[in-house]
Amino acid sequence: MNPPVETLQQTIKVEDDRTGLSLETLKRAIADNLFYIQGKYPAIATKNDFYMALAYTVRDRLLQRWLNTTETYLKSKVKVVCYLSAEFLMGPHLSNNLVNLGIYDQVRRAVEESGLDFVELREQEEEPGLGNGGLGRLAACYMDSLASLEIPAIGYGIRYEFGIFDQEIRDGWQIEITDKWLRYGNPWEIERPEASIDVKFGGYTQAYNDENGHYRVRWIPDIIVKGVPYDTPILGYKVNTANTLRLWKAEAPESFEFEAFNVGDYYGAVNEKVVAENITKVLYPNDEPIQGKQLRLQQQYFFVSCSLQDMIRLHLHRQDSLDNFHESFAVQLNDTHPAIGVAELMRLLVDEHQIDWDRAWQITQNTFAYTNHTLLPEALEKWPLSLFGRLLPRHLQIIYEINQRFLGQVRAKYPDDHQRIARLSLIDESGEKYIRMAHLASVGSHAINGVAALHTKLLQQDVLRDFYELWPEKFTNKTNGVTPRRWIVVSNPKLAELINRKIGTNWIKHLEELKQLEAFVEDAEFRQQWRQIKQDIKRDLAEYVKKNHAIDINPQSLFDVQVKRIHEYKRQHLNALYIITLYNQIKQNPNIDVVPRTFIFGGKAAPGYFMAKLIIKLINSVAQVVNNDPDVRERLKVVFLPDYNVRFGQRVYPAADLSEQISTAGKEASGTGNMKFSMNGALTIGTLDGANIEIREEVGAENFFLFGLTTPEVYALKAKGYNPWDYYHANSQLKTVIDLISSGFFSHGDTNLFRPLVDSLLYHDQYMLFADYQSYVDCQEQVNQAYRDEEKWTRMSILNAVRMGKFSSDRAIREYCQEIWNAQPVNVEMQEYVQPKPDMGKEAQSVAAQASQAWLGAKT
Ligand code: NBG
Repeated sequence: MNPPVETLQQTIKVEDDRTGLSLETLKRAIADNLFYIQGKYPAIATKNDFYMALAYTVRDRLLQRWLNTTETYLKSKVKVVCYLSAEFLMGPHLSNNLVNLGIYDQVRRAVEESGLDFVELREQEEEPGLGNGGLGRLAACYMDSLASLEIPAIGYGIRYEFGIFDQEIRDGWQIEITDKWLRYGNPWEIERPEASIDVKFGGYTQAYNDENGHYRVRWIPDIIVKGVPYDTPILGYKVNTANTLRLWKAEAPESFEFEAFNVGDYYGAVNEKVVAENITKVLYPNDEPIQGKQLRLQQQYFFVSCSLQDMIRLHLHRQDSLDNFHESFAVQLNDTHPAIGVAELMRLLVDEHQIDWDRAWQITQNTFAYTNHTLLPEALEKWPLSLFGRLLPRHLQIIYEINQRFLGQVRAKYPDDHQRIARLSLIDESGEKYIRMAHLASVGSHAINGVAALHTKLLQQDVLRDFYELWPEKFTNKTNGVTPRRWIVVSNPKLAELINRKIGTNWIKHLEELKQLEAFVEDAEFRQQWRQIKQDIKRDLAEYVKKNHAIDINPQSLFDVQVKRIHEYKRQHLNALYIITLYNQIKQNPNIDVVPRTFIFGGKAAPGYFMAKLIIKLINSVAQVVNNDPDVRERLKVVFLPDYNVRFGQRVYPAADLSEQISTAGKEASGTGNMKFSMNGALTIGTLDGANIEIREEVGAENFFLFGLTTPEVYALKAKGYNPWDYYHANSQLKTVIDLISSGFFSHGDTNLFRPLVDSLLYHDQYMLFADYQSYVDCQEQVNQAYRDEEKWTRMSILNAVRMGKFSSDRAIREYCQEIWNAQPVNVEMQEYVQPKPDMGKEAQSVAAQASQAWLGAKT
């Protein structure tokens, strides 16, 4: 006889298919998702279908945390950090989410017991390449730390349809391929069309007096574009906090299409849609002059306006008035890309919410803070006034007003210092007029920071000197950091496991605890284990390179790695000059005893950056010669691995013995790759630039290969008159290298191919490769000597890794929270997901639901 149904429910507890963690439940969930979401049987499913089924299985397991987190923030009045960034280079989500949920091994087993290859599925994920490099990746590391530290935060950015291009190498040249990352769908995001926001462009302004007789301005735009949010959960490490990355996609609002349609202009209406959607089509690769690019300014304004309007909507749900907006939100400007936010918040407060100017300005300044990420003068954004005024007529007026009041203050402090006033002005009037976005950001923020100690100092002395003299108290340093979750636990599981065995797992959230491992440096067995891990990973990389690029590399050789964007200031070509130097030494004396080395390069050049592309060609041309010369006998290998991205970074940092951080001193704001290498036990050869300086301080000068001019020396040499020819004539080794390139030796006799590169070195050498050449070569010799002593090298490697505590992004985020944002952690209680059984309609009317709708899209 069957028991009554009620008794059954009490006695058998069935794990929820969407939340359960037992192997059986996970397997069933994957199979169900394959069927119900992908609409496939296993027999007809592609690898991607299986990956999607797996991804949804994982997403299901974090949804409850995500919604709980959002609800927690909405119900209380906690301060929320809003990180405004035109770039978020998140990298693959799957492994990271598995690690942060603490279910990596369990899910892996479930996949394997389902007869599937876990690694193969994991590799299916298209990484969202919504950034160029360091700046976008920093934003991603900071999102991870914010969530892991339980700080309420929203990342606001752009959902580019095409991210950073995919790179192929053909005949040694870079070829760009469009990045169709959304081709097979993106299981990590949820579209929230009901929370869309309108953004205006163009048109004109009108002054009027309101019913109280107050002077007001209204903006009558040419076009309106709709911003549709796409939300991705950003889960912290083993906490309930899952913050949101909200990226905006541009669409045409329906009403506009209808207007044109009614007068019979169907194609005009469709065109309107195309124009609107163009705004978020493509990420601009950096390093190109962008001054004239209207679309870029549209992108910036578009995402900033959407985000600020979104914040105001949220704020008004939690509070009655905007008067304390700055207590609800701390808004960080990630470089000047979102700096237009200063004028936009003023417009929203003054024009749309009738707050008087002075109060609005206080709120604005208290809300924003600005991080500068570059010292290169050509990279400081400025917009031609004419272009700006056409696109954002109201903002131009607001900027004039801000400028007038600001310069009034300056005049009061420095009467008659006209040059200073011209230098500080938000408008550059030296020729064609420009708006200086770094000035707008500096004036509109209560805090300004650089990203490494040297960088901040140079900002104060140089790039933002006048602002520093005006407001020294606004300036702080916030040395960059990177997340140990992705850059050790996810990418180097073997190393993580060894560390866990020795000191437990606390270091993953408190990286300074790695210091405890110093006790094992003199333990020969530990050193052996450490070496073995590096060796295994190097072998894996060698196999990967063999399989994917048909190049044999020797896993016993010193893996010397330079991976980062290709730029003259980063000096990949200095590295190439050293390779040629070594090659010449071997050719002169084929029996010379050299330390076998594999030079590994990776990085993209901006499509319009001719010299950077020529550097790629040079590296590949040198590789051709060196790799095929029998005299070299496998002692040197040069490989340029195409399409460097986050995923490849995860593979290559753990495999490196030597990290190349060789920028001209004073040019690299911080660098973050330098930190990822060192954490994984690579030694650094580097200049006193960016965060290298602080890394060297932490790991000890004796564990760091230092070379090159210091920043003051660079400045002094420039001032004195730098002549690269002097070095060319004085250094026969250098001369031989340069002459060999010029002779066409690496270019099948073509003496023209590399001439632009050689001439730029001989006649300008803006980044002083020649001045640093000998010091670099000598330093590389020290590297060779150290590598010959295996035990010594291992000690240095261990000390590098375990002294990297400072460079966790957790430390950086704590500093931002305490010194800039005034933000506190908030504990998110995990409520079990309960099916809304009796009356879904009724529940939707509840107070909690009302609050959530502010975020997930108001129904009203
Ligand atoms: C980059 C710097 C790096 C720095 C990252 C993150 C830009 C504009 N700047 O040195 O070049 O590490 O920002 O701060 O991408």
